[in-house]
Amino acid sequence: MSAEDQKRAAGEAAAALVQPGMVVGLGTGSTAAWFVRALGARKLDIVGVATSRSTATLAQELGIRVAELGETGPIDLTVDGADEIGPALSLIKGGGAALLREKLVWEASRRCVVIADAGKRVPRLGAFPLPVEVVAFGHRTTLDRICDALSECDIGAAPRQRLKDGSPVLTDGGNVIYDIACGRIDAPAALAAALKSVTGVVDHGLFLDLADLALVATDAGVVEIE
Ligand code: ABF
Repeated sequence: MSAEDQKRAAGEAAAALVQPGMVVGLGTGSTAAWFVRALGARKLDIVGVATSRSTATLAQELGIRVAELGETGPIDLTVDGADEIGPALSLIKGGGAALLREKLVWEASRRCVVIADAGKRVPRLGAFPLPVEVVAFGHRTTLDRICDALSECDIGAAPRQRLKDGSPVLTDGGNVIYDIACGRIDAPAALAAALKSVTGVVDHGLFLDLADLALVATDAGVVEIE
């Protein structure tokens, strides 16, 4: 089974969790897109809260009603992808530059399900570069403070600003992204706190203690991890 087939299987398994009447957080990325497509095909009476403009557009094209975060009651269930799934459902997210809106929606949700192909499972986080969303104003100065925070955590990697076609990538919120090739993250909670304490850092891609369930598609079927 290709990684794409696995992403589709995970997305379809997650769509089966949605019940009529729910408010559903809609993730971003290629795996989450399979979920949104499978959800659209079920034609349920639900309201979606999208984690990015691209997901909102996809959902609306599929006939899913989309509301802004805060316009609905509590979000019953959010389904989203990840770049790495580590121990205790610790995650790195943000490879798609939607980490801030994703985290806002996740934190407003009663239940969060992460969906992925088998290649996303890792014994320890950090091989995937950790994205950090930074206010564009003065971001080069903020970078110095980020480096100080990394040093405190014994991480020597130099953050690199994310570019596309030579231009800075801007998030839906107009912020810039730095990616940190940590290699390995031995103390994710300490790193999360250190990054979050830097003025100018809006958020980072470490999602800790947020996922309730992972649906990971393998060649032998979709495995549930709690
Ligand atoms: C989003 O999409 C992200 O937080 C994560 O970066 C990415 C995963 O992408 P894909 O599903 O395309 O592998 O959920």
